[in-house]
Amino acid sequence: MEHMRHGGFMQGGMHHAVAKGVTLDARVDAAAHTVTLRVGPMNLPAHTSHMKMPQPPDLIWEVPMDAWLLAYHPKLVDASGNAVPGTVLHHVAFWNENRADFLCPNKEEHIFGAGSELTDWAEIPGYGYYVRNGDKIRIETMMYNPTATSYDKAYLEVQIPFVDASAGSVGKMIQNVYPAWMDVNSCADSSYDVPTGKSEKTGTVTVKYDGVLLGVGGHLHDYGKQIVLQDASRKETVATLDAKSDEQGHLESVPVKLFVQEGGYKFVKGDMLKVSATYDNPTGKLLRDGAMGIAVGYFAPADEAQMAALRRNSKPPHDMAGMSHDH
Ligand SMILES: [Cu+2]
Repeated sequence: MEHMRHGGFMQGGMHHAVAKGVTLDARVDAAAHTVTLRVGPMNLPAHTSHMKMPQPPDLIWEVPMDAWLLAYHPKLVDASGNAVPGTVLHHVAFWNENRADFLCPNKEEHIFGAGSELTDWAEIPGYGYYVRNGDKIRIETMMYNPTATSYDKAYLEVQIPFVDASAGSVGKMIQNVYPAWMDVNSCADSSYDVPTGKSEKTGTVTVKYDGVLLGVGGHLHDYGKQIVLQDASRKETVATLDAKSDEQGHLESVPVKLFVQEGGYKFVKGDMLKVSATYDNPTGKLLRDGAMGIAVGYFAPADEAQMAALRRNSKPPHDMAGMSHDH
């Protein structure tokens, strides 16, 4: 069996103390067709870096039904349900341990991710990500607290609307999508060093299936300026996404470009995609593992049957050293 490495989005060689008492609570509201995943409680003292903060362990959500997941709405709350600012979320990443990524099969399928900007993954009507009863979704959460306020008993909540596959007719109208992470580090680990001043990093990845890209957003870190996705085989720019930052260069958001109206941006098997990320680092220091540059979209394949090969029935042994995070 092919050895599938952990992550790629957030992995690395550093080790964190594990926060005690953090569990996953998964609540399925069958009437409202919503799952709420809740990670916590987490104690977040003021002015604590992600390296110093004890981090939640990886938690597993075992999917209790065949369903399409339609969207991901992340938020942070305290024990009484009051909002906690997103700035304390370093990142969260969901991985389907039962499937390989369609662009980088050396990685598990990365189905959702967000950082301090609390990226909301909105529903694209008519499309969903199919999960099966028993699929194991691994949840990696990393917290920090750059603010002057301590937060006691904070929870990360991700609300996921879904369509139950056993509900019959509704599901038949949903087309499967696959998350597409097009990384400037190609299929290797996503983190890289940012030099001082302006810099650009470019990587390529080859599409192995015919289909369409429904839309694309981006993942950058602080001082990230722009992410550009090109179809190099076709010599076309798919999307140019300019990040929004505050005056210090801290990332606020990256826009999303949708192609749904036009029926998607067409990819042909063998197309080489080129991704570039630009940074402007004003700190005067090289930021070790400070950057990521990923164009993130949804892909709808022309032939669904081919995607079945990406399923992994049993979980390969993990390299324990790869289970920690690096940013
Ligand atoms: Cu990142």
